[in-house]
Amino acid sequence: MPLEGAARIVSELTSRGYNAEREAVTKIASAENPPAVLDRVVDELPADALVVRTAHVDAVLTAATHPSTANERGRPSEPLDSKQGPTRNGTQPSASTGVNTADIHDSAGVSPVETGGSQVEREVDLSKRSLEIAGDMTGQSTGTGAYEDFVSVFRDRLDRLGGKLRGRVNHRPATAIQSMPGGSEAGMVGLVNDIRSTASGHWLIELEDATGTFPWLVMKDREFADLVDQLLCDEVLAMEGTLSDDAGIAFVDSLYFPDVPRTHEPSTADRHVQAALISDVHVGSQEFMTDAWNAFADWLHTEQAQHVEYLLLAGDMVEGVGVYPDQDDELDIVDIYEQYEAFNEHLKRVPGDLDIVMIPGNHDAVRLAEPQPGFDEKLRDTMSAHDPQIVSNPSMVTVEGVSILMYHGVSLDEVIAELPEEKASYEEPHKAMYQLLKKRHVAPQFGGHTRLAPEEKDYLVMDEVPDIFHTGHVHKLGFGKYHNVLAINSGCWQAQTEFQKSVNIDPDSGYAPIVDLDTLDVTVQKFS
Ligand code: D5M
Ligand code: ZN
Ligand code: FE
Repeated sequence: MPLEGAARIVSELTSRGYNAEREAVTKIASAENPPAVLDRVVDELPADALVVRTAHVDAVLTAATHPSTANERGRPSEPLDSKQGPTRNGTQPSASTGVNTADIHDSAGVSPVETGGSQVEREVDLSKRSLEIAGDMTGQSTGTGAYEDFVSVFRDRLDRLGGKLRGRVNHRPATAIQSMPGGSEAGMVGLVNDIRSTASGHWLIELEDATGTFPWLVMKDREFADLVDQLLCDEVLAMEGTLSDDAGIAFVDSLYFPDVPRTHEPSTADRHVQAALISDVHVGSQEFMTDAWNAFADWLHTEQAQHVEYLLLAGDMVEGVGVYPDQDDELDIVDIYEQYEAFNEHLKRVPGDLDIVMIPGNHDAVRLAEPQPGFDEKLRDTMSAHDPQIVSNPSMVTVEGVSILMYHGVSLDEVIAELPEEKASYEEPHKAMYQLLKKRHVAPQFGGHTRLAPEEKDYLVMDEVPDIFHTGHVHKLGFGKYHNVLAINSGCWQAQTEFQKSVNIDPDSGYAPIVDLDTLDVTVQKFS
């Protein structure tokens, strides 16, 4: 039985509201007909069971003298990810645990609900830990908002992302292409300046480099025409093609993204150690889920969580004030500093030995434009529980050799709004993250949802491929792998707000994705 079977079993059990012992999952996975065994195990579970135990599986396997039942024949190849089963409390959990289960070998989690009382003395060897930060721009901001700053940030973007593309095409500056004769072969690396459809259904993409612009035409019948749907303004691309007879445009023959090489091999930790990747705590909101947070914090003290030694928080520690219209009506704590004080109290509940890293989000009290510097001194003093590392949004954190790009995720709203549903949606936020990885930039499009602060350097470029890409913001849990990079969008700790109700956003609240840093496997723990 391949490991992906185990992943599917875990995800199926989670969707039905159960956690499982690792051994129980292994036993189901290695049965002759795992879907049928899983169904029977669930059917025969005691009404009050929260965890599928090895003994439950053994009972079913021993009783199964007639393996060929109607149930088995009816669904021999049905994937175990239907999310249709009843759950223990009668509601459907909405966690989207990733589509790419083949790449993710989940291990079974054990319910914190059952183990809440069994807190243990954590035995951790602090000398084995290592945590390094790169790309923290706190205190480095040089931008004044002047026009020249915008020029330099885009020039830097083009230089650095263009550098990844220049070897792939025989490129020329825009001005040189402008003076080439009709019929010439040309190549160019540039920022997408404009995307337009023509009257006949083709696409005109204007690329810009440091010398000027040139229009490139993607014919609607070319095999890569659907790639045009995935383009965002201001991203960096390379194109090759043939100039028209009048040399006014080029017909695109090939198109390249900076992308993550398919051969990318992630690094892993040398020992079994885990990190909890969360975000969007929203303390101060009436919808902040205190009980779920407490269950999570208490679980971290249990034996099952003894290997969780790192806690990464990808923004929106607090609800903030004045972030959205009418937000005041749903504030539990109206003063922003008191919100951070309350957040700090909640943070105190997690084990003191955890290494904690925090970046800000759009609800936090730092500038909204990205990159966002880490919190100021006053807020650092306020959020001092367990001495967290407070860095900018985005930042690259390397934990025991595993590099984790942390970014709050405001651009995901934009990617989801602009791209077709199958490429990026709130239900599968990790797919929107794949697009950012492909573009090697955390917030390509300027001037929409995402506010960019012009700096000398573009801190939002992904120079290095991370092993893990961690975002939040859209309040939906989802994870999967893109060219071997694990993309995780954490859920949130805030129940549905009035606004979210009005636009049908159904948040994944109270889940903690836990990553094994030695294997990059993901386990989702549910606390709500
Ligand atoms: O936003 C969480 C998610 O909900 C994110 O996808 C934006 C969206 N959201 C939430 N409130 C609003 C309002 N008022 N307008 C537009 N979009 C909204 P977060 O910023 O993390 O709370
Ligand atoms: Zn949020
Ligand atoms: Fe947010």
